[in-house]
Amino acid sequence: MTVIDRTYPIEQIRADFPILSKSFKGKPLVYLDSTASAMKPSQVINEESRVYEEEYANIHRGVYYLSAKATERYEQSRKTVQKFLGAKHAREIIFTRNTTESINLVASSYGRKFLREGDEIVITGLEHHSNIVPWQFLVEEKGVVLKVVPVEEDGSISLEKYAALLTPRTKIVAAAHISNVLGTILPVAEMIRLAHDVGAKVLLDGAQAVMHQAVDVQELDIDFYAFSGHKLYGPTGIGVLYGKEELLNAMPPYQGGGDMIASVSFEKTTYAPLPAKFEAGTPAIAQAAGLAAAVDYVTSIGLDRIRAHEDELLAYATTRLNQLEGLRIIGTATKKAAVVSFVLDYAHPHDIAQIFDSAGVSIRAGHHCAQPLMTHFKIPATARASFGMYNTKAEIDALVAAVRKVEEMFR
Ligand code: C6P
Repeated sequence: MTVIDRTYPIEQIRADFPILSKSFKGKPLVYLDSTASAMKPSQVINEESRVYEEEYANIHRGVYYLSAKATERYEQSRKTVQKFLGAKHAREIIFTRNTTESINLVASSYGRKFLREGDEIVITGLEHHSNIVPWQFLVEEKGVVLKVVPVEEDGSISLEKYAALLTPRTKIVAAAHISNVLGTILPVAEMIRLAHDVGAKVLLDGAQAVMHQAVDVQELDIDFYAFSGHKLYGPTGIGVLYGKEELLNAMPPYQGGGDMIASVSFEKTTYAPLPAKFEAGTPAIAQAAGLAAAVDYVTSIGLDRIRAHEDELLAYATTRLNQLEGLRIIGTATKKAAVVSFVLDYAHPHDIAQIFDSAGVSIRAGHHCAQPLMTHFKIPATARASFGMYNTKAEIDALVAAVRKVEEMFR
């Protein structure tokens, strides 16, 4: 049973996010699309501005004061992320553009070096395209075999069916930690253990997990973990790849350019040690500071409290939506994060989203970059409401009222 945290500082949190108090087209904002991208608190916005105003220069290049200060802040941000994920070393934290780039980095670098024809990659049927397509490149280029764990009717993943796909030829398992469409929390600890039993490496797509629950990469014994700053209340343009040091050391660079080299000549180039080896070119300097501010912000509230708040919202939304005739929730696994996908038997999801918008309620409608999952459920799209640390029950009431409005118009 969920214990309701009456001291959760919801008013303070909402006040920290300037956009939440704004009105658009004459309606107060009801933002229920944090799964696509979360809003930013002043702490993040101010930290990014502060870097530009007070200590901005290119990093790792200049010996002058500002460059040294900017470098120091950038590397301190890496340490903040290291601590957040429970990684052993800061050099195991690679800054990328987003989850998509983090996964592509592993598929491209690890996959090209270590995978051979006939090797197998196991993914699940609920993956985002970002955790499907990079592995399909390896199918085309190297003749590896992609195996897919089927999704159960409630949106969960069966450990038995997963285990049955693992063989000594399985080299990589790549799975979402939490589904962006269904909210399903996958049994990742068991999945990792079973994969390691056959000698496979595991990448978790944590794009939808790090903002909902604490993640400890050492406790999970995960090989690679990917997430995006913008879904964790941080800036766009910055993401993270965690990788075990020995794996990252064994992998070739992903991109060539500035900052990732030790020495360059026309005959031979040698590479910088971790993490620079994987950070070619000028990185997202102010965004890294913004990401660290986002991590500090969520940890100051406490991920356990955020999760309890979101669980309460999820339970409330599920109960209220289930009372509506003609509405079906897609994804009813017992272990779920605060994402509710639904269909109405009298209106298309795009019409739903449009009418919601006219009521000031922002949700996403579509395939959510998970087309195989839509095919599995035999639906073209869903309407999806997702809840973040700043959402309230009153906003769920607004969601339900918006469904009633669609009902009036379409039924
Ligand atoms: N999902 C959604 O509305 P990027 O774009 O690289 O920051 O994140 C990609 C990504 C990867 N994996 C999962 C599980 C995701 O949910 C996403 C992004 C958004 O559901 C945008 S499509």
